[in-house]
Amino acid sequence: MNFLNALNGKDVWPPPLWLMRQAGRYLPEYRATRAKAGDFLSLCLNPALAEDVTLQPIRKFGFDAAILFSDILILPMALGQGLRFAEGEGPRMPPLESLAGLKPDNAPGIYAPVIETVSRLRGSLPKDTALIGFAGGPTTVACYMLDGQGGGFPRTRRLAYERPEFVKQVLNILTETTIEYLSAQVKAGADCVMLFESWAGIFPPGQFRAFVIEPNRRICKALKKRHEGLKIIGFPRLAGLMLGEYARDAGVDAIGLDSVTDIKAARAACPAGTVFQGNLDPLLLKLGGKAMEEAVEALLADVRGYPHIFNLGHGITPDVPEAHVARLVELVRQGG
Ligand code: 1CP
Repeated sequence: MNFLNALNGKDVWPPPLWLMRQAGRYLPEYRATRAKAGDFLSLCLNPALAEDVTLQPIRKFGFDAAILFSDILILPMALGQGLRFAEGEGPRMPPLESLAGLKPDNAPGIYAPVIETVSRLRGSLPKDTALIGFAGGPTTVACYMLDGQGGGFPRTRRLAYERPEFVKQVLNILTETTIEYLSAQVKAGADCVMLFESWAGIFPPGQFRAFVIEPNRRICKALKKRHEGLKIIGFPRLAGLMLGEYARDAGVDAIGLDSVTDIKAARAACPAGTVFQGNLDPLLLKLGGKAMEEAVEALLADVRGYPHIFNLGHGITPDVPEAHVARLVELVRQGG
């Protein structure tokens, strides 16, 4: 399998390809299934429909990997924190005030439909398509739990200084439950897992070490002990100069690279042989045309000779024309 070969550090050419948020609103068939489900959370918790939307981009574009259709906020919801998706505004939760409301013992029963989606996908995916399980990184999930919504996370930032013990307790609960959650996904058939630390970059270095690297390290260590040979992709978005330390210490096998980091600088900062995934600016997929074609050629030239998984530096936006995705796939399959 090309995707797993690249993840294992082999130089595969052309590089395997998938896109973050490849199942989503830019696809008419996704919009139809979502309408059938009623709302986004019902879609995440309906195994037959979640299986179908996971497969939609595979059927259409033949990507090398499918990512389980779910959301990083299913875990806090399963822990007992209220969650709703306000139409057109993104996630909303009551900002977490204490640990008292969190019920880790109940979580597996509540996220069970997500695990069932993984099992179903194991049976329905083409044999040469890898299945990626995922969870939010503890710090990114804690940001949403403590602030109750996206957008800078001012309360989380303040609490990290004023009540670091509280923040650490939240991170501990998330670290432990994330290990169980990802382990259940692997047992159900995920070929590898990805940790989305999308907001890693909002913390200064000391907090980055304590809140991002350390919980990620504990998760990787525990998962690898339970599942021999398991590969883990970390996505410490906007880590900047902390990227090298993350790559060295967090225990991940591959780094999801945002699009503001120069890939040559990232390679120089990380241990030799680090596998990278991503780096293409998602805006290019919306723009298409010459801008996209030149950037794809340039990235292909940059990664030639290195193990690389072709992807964006962040998720596809709903305004991307499908034809641009088709053209991107064609360009990558040609290998530049
Ligand atoms: O249909 C809709 O309107 C909902 C849009 C949507 C989708 C398609 C949300 C709401 N989540 C998802 C799916 C999703 N989210 C996947 C599925 C797999 C895929 O195809 O890639 C994954 C892996 C995620 C992960 C996720 N959710 C992250 C980490 C990655 C990232 O984008 O940084 C984050 C931060 C979330 C929170 C979230 N969920 C949804 C939205 C709009 C957001 C972001 C809110 C914000 O900007 O703060």
